[in-house]
Amino acid sequence: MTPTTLTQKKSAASSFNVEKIRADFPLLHQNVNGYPLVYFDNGATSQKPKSVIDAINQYYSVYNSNVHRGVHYLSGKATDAYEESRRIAQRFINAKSEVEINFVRGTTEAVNLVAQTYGRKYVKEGDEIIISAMEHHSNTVPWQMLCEEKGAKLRVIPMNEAGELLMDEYDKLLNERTRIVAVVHVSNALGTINPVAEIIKRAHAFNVPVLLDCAQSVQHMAVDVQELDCDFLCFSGHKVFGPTGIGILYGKEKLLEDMPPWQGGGEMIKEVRFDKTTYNDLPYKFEAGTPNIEGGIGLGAAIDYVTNVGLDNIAAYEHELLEYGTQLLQNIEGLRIYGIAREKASVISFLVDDIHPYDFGVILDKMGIAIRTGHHCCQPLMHQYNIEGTCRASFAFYNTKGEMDRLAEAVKKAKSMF
Ligand code: C6P
Repeated sequence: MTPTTLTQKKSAASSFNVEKIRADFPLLHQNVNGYPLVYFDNGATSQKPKSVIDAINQYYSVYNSNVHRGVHYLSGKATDAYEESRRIAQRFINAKSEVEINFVRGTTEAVNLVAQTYGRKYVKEGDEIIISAMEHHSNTVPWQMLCEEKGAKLRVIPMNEAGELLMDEYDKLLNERTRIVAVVHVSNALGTINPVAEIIKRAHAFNVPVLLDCAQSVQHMAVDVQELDCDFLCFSGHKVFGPTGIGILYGKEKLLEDMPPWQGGGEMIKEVRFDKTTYNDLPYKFEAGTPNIEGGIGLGAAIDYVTNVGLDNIAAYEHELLEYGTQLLQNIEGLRIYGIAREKASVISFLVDDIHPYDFGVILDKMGIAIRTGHHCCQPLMHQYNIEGTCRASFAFYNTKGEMDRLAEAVKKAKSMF
């Protein structure tokens, strides 16, 4: 449970030992362009604690082997570690059963999987799919492709200037033609935390399932699939301090059972004959071929790390960082923050005067500060603000107020250079 009162939040944040945490992340301790690195590009990918690096190292140096298909000792050991990671992920999001946890390459692959299996089976001509105005391209394009193929219509929940979804407009979009609602939990470009419990409740009133893109949420706050009652949920390992090329697709067992498989190959079959193939049980039905074994094992270690720090502690600490950083940046003349929703996570997107974000990013890099610039794979969102992109500082629980000070000073200096 998230600490509810302000006092609870403050005490959780003040007891947070950020220096102890930083010691676990080897990459953070280096100079870039002559300055101690400030890594504020966690939305793109996060850094890895030593325990994750060690887990991968251990797999390759001690028990590298293929999973599920060997009778020998090493294969058994690799299979145990890989399957233990599935259970770790299950506990992390509180899924009812481990068969609801599918290993995928990441959020992008998860959305494509649902669009191409659930979507292709159930979406017909004239049907509608609802997404929101702040979706990442990976939760937009797969649905567009499906709509094109099926002659269905993509409907978009609009948002206000602050970057908050207009729930009354959402109500107007839901109807008997809606087949699925797919929304982002936390916006990567604005930081908005969407009211997903309410979005799900309203969709379920029409018997419509909901997919949550949690690429930017599970590393910042506790997410419980049973409490939310979401139907599908996905996230990427590399944004939750794990390796790249691995992620999780959660689906309610009944829905996954009813979906056709996606990719064909080894592992996803029970029996293959030239006249008929039968498919494997969940979760293997959606896991064709040799999986990303090191990725799965590394992801398990990453989730263990985050769980040990505690998501409530992380949320409270990052909230304090967000308030501190916002205060500092908004006092800089000419700086405009994009995304000022009441409920926000660890992102500050901004522009300064009419300086191009790319130029700003390059100058900040010269001062050892890594931010991301551009449209953040949210072009429709940028169109709404009539801008090409923003500068985005996205932070994690290993960032500090001192680094926020460095960012503010660097922004002032960069501004003075134009
Ligand atoms: N956002 C960012 O810098 P993949 O690439 O599959 O791991 O994640 C895609 C994705 C999906 N949804 C959201 C909300 C995301 O933020 C991302 C990735 C990165 O913001 C790269 S564009």
